[in-house]
Amino acid sequence: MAKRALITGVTGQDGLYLSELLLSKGYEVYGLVRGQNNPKLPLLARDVPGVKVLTGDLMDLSSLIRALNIAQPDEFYNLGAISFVAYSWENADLTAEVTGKGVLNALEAVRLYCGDDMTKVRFYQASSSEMYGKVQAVPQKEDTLLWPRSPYGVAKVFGHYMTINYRESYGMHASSGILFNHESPRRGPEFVTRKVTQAVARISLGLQEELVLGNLDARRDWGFAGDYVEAMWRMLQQDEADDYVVATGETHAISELLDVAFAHVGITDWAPLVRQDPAFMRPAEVDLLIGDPTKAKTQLGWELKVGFTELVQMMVDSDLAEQKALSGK
Ligand code: GDR
Repeated sequence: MAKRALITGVTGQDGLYLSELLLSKGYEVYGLVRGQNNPKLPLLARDVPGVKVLTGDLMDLSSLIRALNIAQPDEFYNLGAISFVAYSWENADLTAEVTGKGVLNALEAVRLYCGDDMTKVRFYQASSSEMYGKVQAVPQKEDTLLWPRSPYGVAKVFGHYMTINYRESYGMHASSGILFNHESPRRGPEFVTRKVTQAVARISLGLQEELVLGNLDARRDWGFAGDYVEAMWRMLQQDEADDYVVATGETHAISELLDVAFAHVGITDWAPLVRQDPAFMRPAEVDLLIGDPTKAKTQLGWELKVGFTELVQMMVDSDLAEQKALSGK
């Protein structure tokens, strides 16, 4: 019998890559989609046509239980969240509800669905390097002290510890992947990598004059989302549930991202094209992220396939193709 998976956040970047991966492995994939006429549904249908769509909401426990009863999954991947950190200051309450309490709802739905047999469903929680915030060790590992710096980070810490708590309280096979930034051509344009690659493509085609950014000094550990969903799946194939850092082990400043992206279209001096605006600065910043993926590599056999330069170039190429198609240039 084919394995079955239920994914929340299925229309997001990671949901699309994970669906593709699971379908390629012969899974029956169910995706939970929020709201009426969700605008991202056509994209899901176009990119990953094999996903069976169920309606539901992380803030609605009964909708989760209903989805579980229909999908009867072996694996539940909780990728749904409000995921844009900057937005979380303006919508802290909503972020707490969806990104934090939503995890509890998902865990509780799985617990109720499992009843006496907690082995029925394996659970994955999308935890985040934003939990490290004001970093207390370099590089960051699974046991590094958490010090979140945004309402988003605080909500993710709640979800992370709730996942551990359900594992310890009920023996649930619940794993938490502490994923560092992961990007792709499918990344939303509000995140800095895609904002940069889209602007670089548009500037090189004469469609845009300047790129306006916030803090150029922040450093991030950027990997390719397609590689990271493989780690999620591997976590749920282990005999024991656990927590894993998924990262490249390299860190780059935003200015290095600009170097690589602009160089790919032949622009070496980007300074005159980039302007900083305090509007894009955050009330509290996470200055430096660099993860130690040793545990994921040794225990999961997880491997990184796409490096930083290749990732940025892949995104610029994809944006060039998209902008050419849109503009007819
Ligand atoms: P992040 O990603 O907050 O790390 O969270 P983002 O790409 O938004 O920011 C990365 C860094 O770039 C700086 N920055 C800007 N960011 C944006 N978005 N726009 C700008 O104009 C800009 N200028 C500078 C930011 O200040 C920050 O330091 C992502 C999300 O996907 C989370 O959901 C996920 O949990 C973490 O990665 C791991």
